[in-house]
Amino acid sequence: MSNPTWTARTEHPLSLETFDALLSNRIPAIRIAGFATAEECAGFSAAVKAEPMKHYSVAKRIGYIGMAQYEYRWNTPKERYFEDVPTAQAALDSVINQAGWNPVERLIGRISRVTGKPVGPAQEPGLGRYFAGIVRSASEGVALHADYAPFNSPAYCIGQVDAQLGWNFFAEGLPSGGDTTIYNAPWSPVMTPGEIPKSYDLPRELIAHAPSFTYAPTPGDVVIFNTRNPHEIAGGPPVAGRDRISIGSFIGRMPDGSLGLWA
Ligand SMILES: O=C(O)CCC(=O)C(=O)O
Ligand SMILES: [Fe+2]
Repeated sequence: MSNPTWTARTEHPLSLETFDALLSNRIPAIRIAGFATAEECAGFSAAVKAEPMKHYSVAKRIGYIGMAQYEYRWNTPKERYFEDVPTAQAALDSVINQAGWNPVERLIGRISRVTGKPVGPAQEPGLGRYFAGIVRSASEGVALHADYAPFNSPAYCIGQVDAQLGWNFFAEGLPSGGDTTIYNAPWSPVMTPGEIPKSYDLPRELIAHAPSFTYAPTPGDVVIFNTRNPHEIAGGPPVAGRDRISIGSFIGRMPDGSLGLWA
């Protein structure tokens, strides 16, 4: 994963070959076009807008429903994360029930059919399952960051993955803006024992001269990419009633070859 290895700067459809290529960072992204119908997108967006959103404490306003494991990585006992999973799941279930369809289950079905591997929420021995399927409203964009549990969350079993992807289903988009750019410069921070490196708002030196790839968050589609590569989301001019609404999770390759999901 240390050398830039993309063979082509294009999106690929989902297959066993492209999934393996994404895990080993040989292609920038996979797009599952037409993952949901326009009606399903509208139903999902309406369900999201009817539920209360929480907000991360970062400069760009990012709304979410559910929970993100990396919010627990600093100074929180591990048990706390697993105690909070049922509440986050209840909030997501409420959206899914109103929407009338479940993007997480559909995605799991697609990935398991194509790979033939066990796919499902990651499980922490003795503590329980992870939460997978965070809903986000990121119309103001998201700063440059990387997501890789071996560095972000070394004390959790997801820290044992040897490759990490992220999938997002896009239910609603902005009239303009909202694209995501991925830089082929796999994150390899200097690790200090007992310290978790900063992964958000990364210095741009890390991506200087790196090949980049930009995708559009087209409503109805799922896009999957290797989240160890630094990535950022461009905001768009605000338009009343329009939001960049997505739901997604990470997909990690566990030591036994199964694919574990968490958000
Ligand atoms: O919404 C997107 O396009 C990407 C979100 C993201 O940062 C991730 O999935 O890791
Ligand atoms: Fe990310």
